[in-house]
Amino acid sequence: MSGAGQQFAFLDLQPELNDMFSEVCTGLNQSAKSLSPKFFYDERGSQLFEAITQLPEYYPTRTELALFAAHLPEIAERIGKGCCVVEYGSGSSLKIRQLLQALSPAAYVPVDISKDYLLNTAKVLSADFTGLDVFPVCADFTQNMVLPTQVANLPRVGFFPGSSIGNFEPAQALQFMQRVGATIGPHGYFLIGVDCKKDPLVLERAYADGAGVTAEFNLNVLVHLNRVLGANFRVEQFQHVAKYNEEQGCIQMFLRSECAQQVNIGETAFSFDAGELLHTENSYKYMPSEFLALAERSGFRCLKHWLDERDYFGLYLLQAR
Ligand code: AVI
Repeated sequence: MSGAGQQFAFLDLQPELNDMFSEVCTGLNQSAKSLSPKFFYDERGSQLFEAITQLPEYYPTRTELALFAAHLPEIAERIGKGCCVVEYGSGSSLKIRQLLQALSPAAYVPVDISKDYLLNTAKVLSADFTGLDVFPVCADFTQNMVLPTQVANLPRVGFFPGSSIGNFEPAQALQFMQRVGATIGPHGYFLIGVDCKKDPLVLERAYADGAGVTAEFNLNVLVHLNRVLGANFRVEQFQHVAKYNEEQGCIQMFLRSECAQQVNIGETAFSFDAGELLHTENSYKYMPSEFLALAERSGFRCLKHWLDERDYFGLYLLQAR
């Protein structure tokens, strides 16, 4: 309990934390080397991502915020007061604050795998939103999940902004949406922001900005592995590459080895050819028709969707069947 009748309770579903070393080795042992994008997000990586969202070339955050500002009153009108907002990936950001402000929900359930970050941001939001019950859940939201019993009888609204859906492979995106549907239950709402396909030059600029922030974000994954796993990547011998893959409909980020070199992680050695690519991220883009088809296939109907005037970004209000 906190405040006058305001509740705060933490539910730890103890997500299995995979062994980082074995996951990294598996990726580096493949013929096409790869690392999971989740390794971007150490403290420095999170700061760099925050800086990316402010870049002139990185339109998604700004465009989504403008869509929120324009359409949240209508969204709030449709959903009504007193619901429970379930946010996938916990945020102290502007977006969740705007949503909580607009909806006046009874409860907020941020779900995140990173316990300390989740608890800290949840406490700040609880302090800032008087009367809002906050029930943070530490869980891997790509797996099946239960909500705290305290929100069992509240209508639910899932929230997944930022086009984070784009970082899932299409099959995983379908599975994730089905899980959201199961969590929020029949007639539950799901508000999701999704980046659209567009001119590849615009996309490539958004992922290879002039100030080099995205390059630093990409290279920071190596700094992270050096620190946590004691690897010896020579960061200056890798180059950031971002390319739109027309066939797959995604931006792909790589780190290109600038020379033939060997990297050690403990006793294990990995060799890179000159010019070899290490894949670090896919960011899928969806035409509205493609995303609407995905939503249908996952068991949702779309109540309404909004695009900005350039058709760069989509905000979708879905309802589970
Ligand atoms: C977090 N995610 C939605 C970002 C994206 O656009 O795919 C991550 C990012 N990678 C490079 N820039 C931003």
